[in-house]
Amino acid sequence: MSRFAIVNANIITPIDINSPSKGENQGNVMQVKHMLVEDGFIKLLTNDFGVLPECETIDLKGALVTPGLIDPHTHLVHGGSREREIPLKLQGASYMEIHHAGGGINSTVIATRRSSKSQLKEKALEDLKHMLSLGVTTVESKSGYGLNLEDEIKTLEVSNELDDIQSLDIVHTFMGAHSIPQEYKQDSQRFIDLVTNEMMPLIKDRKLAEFCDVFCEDGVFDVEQSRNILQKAKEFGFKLKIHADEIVSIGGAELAAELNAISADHLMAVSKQGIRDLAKSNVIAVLLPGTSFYLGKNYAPAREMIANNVPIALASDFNPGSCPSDNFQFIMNLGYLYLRMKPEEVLTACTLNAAYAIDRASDRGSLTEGKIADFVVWNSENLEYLMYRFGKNHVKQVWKDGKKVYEGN
Ligand code: IZC
Ligand code: ZN
Repeated sequence: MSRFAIVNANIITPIDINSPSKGENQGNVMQVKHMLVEDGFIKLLTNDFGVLPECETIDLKGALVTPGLIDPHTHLVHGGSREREIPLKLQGASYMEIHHAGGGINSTVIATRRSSKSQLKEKALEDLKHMLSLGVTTVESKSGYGLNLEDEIKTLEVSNELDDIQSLDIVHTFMGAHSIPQEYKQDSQRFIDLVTNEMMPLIKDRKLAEFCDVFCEDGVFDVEQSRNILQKAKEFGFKLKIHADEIVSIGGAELAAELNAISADHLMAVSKQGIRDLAKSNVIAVLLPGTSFYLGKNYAPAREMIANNVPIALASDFNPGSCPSDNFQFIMNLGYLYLRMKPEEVLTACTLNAAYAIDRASDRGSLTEGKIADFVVWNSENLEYLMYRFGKNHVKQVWKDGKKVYEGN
């Protein structure tokens, strides 16, 4: 048996009460000094040094320890980049104007289709290494830049193969309904049929993805199309996610609640009714403040959601078009400063609620006895400092399954 104890640390963790933390409990954390790890699992949390068994001890001298960060929304696997869109953006072109002019997602589709599996893998591997160095131990990864059978499969194969060759755990999402590709522009229903009748059964059969997501947005997939796609996905046994009310309020949050999706993501333009519907459901609101930052848009109404008992998770949305950054620590800064969430609420959103948003809270997301020992040791003694001192990597060490997998400085 391998056994060691982290001692004299400032361990801060959300408290898992077997449901996502919301409302007044969104920032419900506990603070403890010592943690015993056995065979990769958390065995004991205690303030009483005397109850620890004889074993190797690592004295952290007051350093902050949190659960490993969980990024529950990324478009990790993609070819190319979109820096050439910036001058257009600066001249006033909106995300959707660039999208409809054939730029945006479709330009990444071209680059992704042209990339080989090994090229995609190498590129994403670099990004995963960067995420790990920033304290992320589990990440969700969507397809959606193949948009034909072969290239959607290719992307998901890359995502699955990446899981085996580096330290982070990856949760895979099929997002064939990310955009209507150019070749189906005149007949979107034929593309939807391809997604639901050909892609879904094969991807399910080959166990390439656990979740299905759709870009429910004005000018992309409307509410009725999104409902049809997600209902089919549910029949195939996918768990549901939805890009909801990112740019225009069209009822994406309401649809997420109606379909009992695991998460509704973005919600920058969510309606009052949408918030009420989410509050009555079990859906997690996954907010992506990096996208608001990069698009120069408003931030999702996080405080209103917390006041209405909607559980909040945060994610990077890492993608080449609306958030070309995988820096989850910056997302924490934005959560504090622009979503106006308290540091403890941000921590819960980036760990426990993020775990719920990818259906992984049974074994991670908090430092709880019996969960896997994924944790971060920070070059800080408190949580507030991380969220205040932005632009610097504060990670001292990252531990995954009880093993040190990254050492910072
Ligand atoms: O490539 O633009 N919003 N999907 C929905 C994205 C942004 C990714 C992209
Ligand atoms: Zn997204």
